[in-house]
Amino acid sequence: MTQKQKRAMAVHDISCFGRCSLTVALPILSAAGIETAVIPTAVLSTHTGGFTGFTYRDLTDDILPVVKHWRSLGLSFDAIYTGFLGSFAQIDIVSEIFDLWREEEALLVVDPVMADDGKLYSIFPENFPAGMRRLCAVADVIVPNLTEAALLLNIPYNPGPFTREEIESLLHRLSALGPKRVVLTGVTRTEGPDMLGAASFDARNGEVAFSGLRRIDPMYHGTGDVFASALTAALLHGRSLAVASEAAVRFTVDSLKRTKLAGTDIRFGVNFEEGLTGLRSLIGAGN
Ligand code: PXL
Repeated sequence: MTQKQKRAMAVHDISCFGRCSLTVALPILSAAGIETAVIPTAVLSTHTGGFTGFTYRDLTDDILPVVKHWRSLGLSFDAIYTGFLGSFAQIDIVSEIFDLWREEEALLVVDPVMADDGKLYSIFPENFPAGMRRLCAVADVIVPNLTEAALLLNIPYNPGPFTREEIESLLHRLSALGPKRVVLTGVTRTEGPDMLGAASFDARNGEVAFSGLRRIDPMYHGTGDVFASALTAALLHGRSLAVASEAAVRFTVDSLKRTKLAGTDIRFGVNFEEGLTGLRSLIGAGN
């Protein structure tokens, strides 16, 4: 029997070409059976990673009117999932959105998209991590990569590999910023340096977990969004953080494998589309 369908709000930009943000989040959440309302925060011709000359239409002024209209309709959400945000103003608006729906127990998922490979994305000012830190503090779940984690914690970037103790320390310190659940992506461990994956910590029960699969190089764009979208879908289907994280690693790595096999330009994003039919069973949501 179908249980009551879950409803999510996805707050990201639309990068019209180069699979990431909303062009990834919407199909993944939808394929997982989740009704997904979207708030596009900006429209770009492409994402900003590796392309030059992209267009950028900022939609900051439209966000609160959309939200107010939805409030007037009495809409409720089981999750609010945010990723790339283009400015401090957008971070503040997302905090306001969280305040509006927090008491209705919406799961607040923040992917603090701002950096990779040891570097803050060039479009962001140097103090941007402080804004993301404030947003992470009021989230339930955060999904930083190692670079974003270092910026959130204000520590030097270390690509690893890490011992179990080092990973636990990072997870605990990230959770101490506010969120009860942390999933750290792009992690390699000293005990298996050819495996790449995600480490998770749920402060509600103290559970720490790692799931990794054989590393695939090079780094393809948009994989963080594929991972966080699959993770959010699995959490909405009632999976534990560790199980959701494992399923999201599998979904992301399968997408990477298909993309590498096809020899696709790394800026174009990964072939997650051909994994969508298997997503529901992967996250334990039935067929
Ligand atoms: O995948 C994250 C992302 C989303 N949206 C835009 C981006 C990026 C990463 O660079 O530039 C516009």
